[in-house]
Amino acid sequence: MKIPLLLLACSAAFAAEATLEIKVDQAGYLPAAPKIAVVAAQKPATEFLVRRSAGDAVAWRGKPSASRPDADSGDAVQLANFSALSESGRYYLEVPGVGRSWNFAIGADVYQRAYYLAMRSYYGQRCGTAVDLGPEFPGFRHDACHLEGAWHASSGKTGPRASHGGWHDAGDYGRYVVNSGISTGTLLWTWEMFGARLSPIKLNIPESGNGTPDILSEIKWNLDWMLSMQDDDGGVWPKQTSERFCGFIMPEKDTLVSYVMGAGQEPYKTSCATADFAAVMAIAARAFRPFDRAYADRSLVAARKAWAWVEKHPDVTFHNPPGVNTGEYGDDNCADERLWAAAELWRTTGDAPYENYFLAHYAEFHPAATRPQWWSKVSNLALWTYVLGGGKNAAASSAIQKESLAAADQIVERTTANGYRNSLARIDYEWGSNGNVANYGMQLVVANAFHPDPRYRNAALENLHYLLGRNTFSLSFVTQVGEHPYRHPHHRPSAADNNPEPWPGLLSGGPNPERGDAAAKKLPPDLPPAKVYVDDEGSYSTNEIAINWNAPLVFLLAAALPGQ
Ligand code: 9MR
Ligand code: ZN
Repeated sequence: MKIPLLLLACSAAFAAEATLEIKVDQAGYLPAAPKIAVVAAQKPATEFLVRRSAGDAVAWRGKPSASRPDADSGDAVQLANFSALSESGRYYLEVPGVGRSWNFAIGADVYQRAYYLAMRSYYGQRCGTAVDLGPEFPGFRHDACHLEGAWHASSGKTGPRASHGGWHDAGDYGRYVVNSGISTGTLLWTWEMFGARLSPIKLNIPESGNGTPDILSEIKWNLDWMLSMQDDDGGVWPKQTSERFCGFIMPEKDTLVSYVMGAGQEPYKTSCATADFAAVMAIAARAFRPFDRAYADRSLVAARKAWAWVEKHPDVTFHNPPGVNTGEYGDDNCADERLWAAAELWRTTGDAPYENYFLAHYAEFHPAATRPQWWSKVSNLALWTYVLGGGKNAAASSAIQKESLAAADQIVERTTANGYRNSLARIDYEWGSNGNVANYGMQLVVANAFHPDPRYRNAALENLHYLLGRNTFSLSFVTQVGEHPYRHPHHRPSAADNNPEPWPGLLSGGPNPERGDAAAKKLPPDLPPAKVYVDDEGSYSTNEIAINWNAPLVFLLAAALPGQ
């Protein structure tokens, strides 16, 4: 990313206008939902005003709550609650003696743009094809990349091998089945839960207008790659990457060989990848049935074959072969992936063996949903899909619901007590903490589907507000969303192209006290966990983007869009 001086000057002028001490959701708030801003000023504020952006008229006047310490960030915070203001429009907050906030909107459609950008970001991650974001984002393009592949010795095969598209995983150009599993699964769930409102939304991708809803066409790009990773015996190779990460170059400039890798010995394919694959293909079979029967059939056959392979090989784990240091997504326990596969296959087919497996094993994951789902922990999805699919076993269904609601109640309590009203516990500040925030949001939305309760829905929205700017940095963690978004993701195309702004719609991994890179290590010592973040393209441990973090963001935004 090159930053012209002129632009630097502009953003500095902008920054002078708003104070970072007043934190708002820079996309905005839904008319009927709670609306809370956070003030973290030097001296406690005694009053706040909400003014209309056009003309500055006062629309609301209130008193912030008493100042109290927020342990996660170390800030002294006050809440400015203007929930009763429900008139659609553009506003900003003013706190006398402190300053003004960024502009934000109130309206039913305030998340439309963020949804569009976050979902469309997958198009930008496409591998194996030229990508062009079009006149809306001139210059955001890349040529076809990684067109050729090869078998790595660890795969059990040798020689060249065609490469088949898929999405670049993150800031790197690798493709990993395990991480594709939760990401693609979450996006397919987004379709299943909110398809009615999503199907008319055009993403301006090459398939737009082909009769299949754009979100499904985008998902199919990655499903096709996943299908290419399945061997004839049903097993699935876990990743296709180079042996090491390439430099900060555009994808078409990356000439390192893209290898399909495996376990290094018989049976070469691995259990977590194969089980994740089975779950995702089973969902795809449901989702594509009305639009493309042949594809739905093909997905289901692939899912069944993968399931059968995992039954024979439940514990083949993956570790990077010697000399390979791209992402590992190593997971030594594939029981949750297998449960997810069984549950989704049952939901799609109704077949007894899948349900029997689920019923024999679900209790190993009790109590349900105490932690947010994660690339290596997919039991939440397994348990929930049994309920959402109308599981008839009353004991299982009611235990899962009861436990998920109890977990949601705790999450609501923690969210309300948190200074910035996110759902994170201390341990959730880790690599991809913003993904955890979004996944908590998803958890609350699912709880709301089990048992509609405004507390769940509102707490889900609170997590969205945190990601879109109501956080200690007063920063929107989604590129090109809001007036003050982060601008330097660890994302090769954003760094290597000539555009001043990063590629749009990408969620930053967010604060991570592990300090896994040099830029994060340079931050002052003894920072509280929510503060260990730096908007620096070198900071892969706090500022990378990844398909598994964007997916629950897409889900949460979809949940907040208007419509059925
Ligand atoms: O999301 C992954 C995180 O949980 C791990 O702690 C981290 C280090 O192993 O790796 C993260 O995943 C990265 C992957 O290995 C390669 N592509 C980029 C991913 C996001 O940083
Ligand atoms: Zn590529």
